Amino acid sequence: MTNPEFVSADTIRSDFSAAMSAMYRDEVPAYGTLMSLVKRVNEETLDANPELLRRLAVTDSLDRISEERHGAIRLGTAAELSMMRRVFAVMGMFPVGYYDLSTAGVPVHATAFRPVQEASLKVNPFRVFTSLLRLDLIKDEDLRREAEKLLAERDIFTAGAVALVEKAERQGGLGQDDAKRFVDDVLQTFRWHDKAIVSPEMYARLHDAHRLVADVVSFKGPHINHLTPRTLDIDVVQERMPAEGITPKAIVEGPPQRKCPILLRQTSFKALEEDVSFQGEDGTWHSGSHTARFGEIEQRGVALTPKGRALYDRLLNETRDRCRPAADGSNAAEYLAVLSEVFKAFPDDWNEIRKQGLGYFVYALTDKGFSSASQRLDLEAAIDAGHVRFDPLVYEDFLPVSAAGIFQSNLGDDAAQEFVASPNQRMFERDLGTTVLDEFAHYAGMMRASIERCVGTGTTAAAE
Ligand code: OOG
Ligand code: NI
Repeated sequence: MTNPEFVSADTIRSDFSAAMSAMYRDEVPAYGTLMSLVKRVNEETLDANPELLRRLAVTDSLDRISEERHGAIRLGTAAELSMMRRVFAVMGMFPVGYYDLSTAGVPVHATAFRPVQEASLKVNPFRVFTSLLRLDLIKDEDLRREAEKLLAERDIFTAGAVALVEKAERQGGLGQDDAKRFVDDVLQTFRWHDKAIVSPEMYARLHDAHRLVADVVSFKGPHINHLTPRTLDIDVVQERMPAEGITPKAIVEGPPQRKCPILLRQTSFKALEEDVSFQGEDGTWHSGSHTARFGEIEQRGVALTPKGRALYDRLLNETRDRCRPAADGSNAAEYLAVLSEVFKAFPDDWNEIRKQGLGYFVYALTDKGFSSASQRLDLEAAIDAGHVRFDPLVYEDFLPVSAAGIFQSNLGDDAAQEFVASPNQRMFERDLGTTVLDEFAHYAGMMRASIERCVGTGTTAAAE
């Protein structure tokens, strides 16, 4: 039994997300500028698009959009990852999906912590893309050992945060005061530290191995490296960024602009060069700099079935075979032209996407469907008769190719190293201390449940 005095995990997550946003706005002022721009563009998009407004309103997802964001952190050890899992669980966030980025030249693998229940997603879908450094992919053995030692010595969680996680696990929740202290304490882990824990020489060695290794190993904690608001029109935001003094990366990652958005489109501005000091062997501080934190925006579309995803992957690969986007943006126009040409093969009509089994949808009875509940129609007939409506299920996850593109644009061309592709979900799950949820099975379950709700009240047949 949960104690009614406990604050709900959804509330703790919303409070944490708001606190994180306030902290990041202080730390990275360009994030505040981006937030205001996204808010304006979202309002304009809804004003100009009553059908989109209606869809968001009937699916109860209008309110979540202005509060919606994801962040990303990079962890160094298995112990950090498994403790982070316990921290996120207190906020109702669970690991979904496995992402291997070694294939894209980034020595990490990752999962996304996020709420999974429909009701929780509607309250606040805050997600954190959480990577774990793969020191096993770093060739220099001495450096690897030194990095391991540095990581073993740091403690990224406050004693208060650990105690409150244990208390929440023991009691099954947290009361008001504890929940507030939990948010404040956990926030400390995500803070930026302008004093590194390594010497200038060590930083240089780590940086030479890979910039990402330096980013993880040189600091006291896993600073949040971006916080991404959700926009309803990413092309407009991209176009208007320069007027706000922000330079976006050359291309929007993911699918091209379409009438019916699919999966996820993302763009970002480059990482800031920030002042950091490093302590020499003799104890004196040396000033230097580090680039890690950037800004990103995203537009979310329908979640794709394995069949839809396979088509998406095939079309994206074909595009990239024909034109690989250069990091300096020099062939951006050509890339975008090829992308939209190739993606003509992906249907751009909700009912087509649904009928071909490419995307996941939620079904619901219309008013007409309710009043004629005794009339038992099959699902397609019920849709045709206007008794049942369907709406796209939002993709709540990430895309490894886009994530790699975002990593790369922030690490610079020189960071594009070759690693042997070595996905290792087992090792990741062992380090995490649990298995990750399969996102396809989860979306399919949500779709099935919505169909069953209709069937129970007036429709037969199932669609898959
Ligand atoms: C994570 C990049 C992944 C996204 O939106 O795909 C990500 C990172 O840079 O640490 O956030
Ligand atoms: Ni991101």
